Amino acid sequence: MDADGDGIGDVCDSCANDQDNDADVDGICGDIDNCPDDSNPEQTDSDGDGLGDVCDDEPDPEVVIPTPIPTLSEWGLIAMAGILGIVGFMVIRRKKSTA
Ligand SMILES: [Ca+2]
Ligand SMILES: [Ca+2]
Ligand SMILES: [Ca+2]
Ligand SMILES: [Ca+2]
Repeated sequence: MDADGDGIGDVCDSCANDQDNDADVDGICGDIDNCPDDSNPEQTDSDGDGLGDVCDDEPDPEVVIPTPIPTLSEWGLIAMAGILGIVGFMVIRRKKSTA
């Protein structure tokens, strides 16, 4: 039997289901390695998406949340800027009319 077809029989094959027989030499066979091309014997996967931290573009679960619309505080700033602009405009107009 040679499950991965690499020419090495399953009995002698250190990684019977990995054709490259642990290409990154971290001791984890490629078929179960969460980063087959990066050496990561600890197999750390912080966000649990199946990709090891060393080959995960976004290993931190907190940075995966996208913010397409302005947050509440941003809307507050926009509203504040608008109100300040209107108030400033009114103050200038009042000053002109009293002068
Ligand atoms: Ca084999
Ligand atoms: Ca490996
Ligand atoms: Ca690896
Ligand atoms: Ca991950």
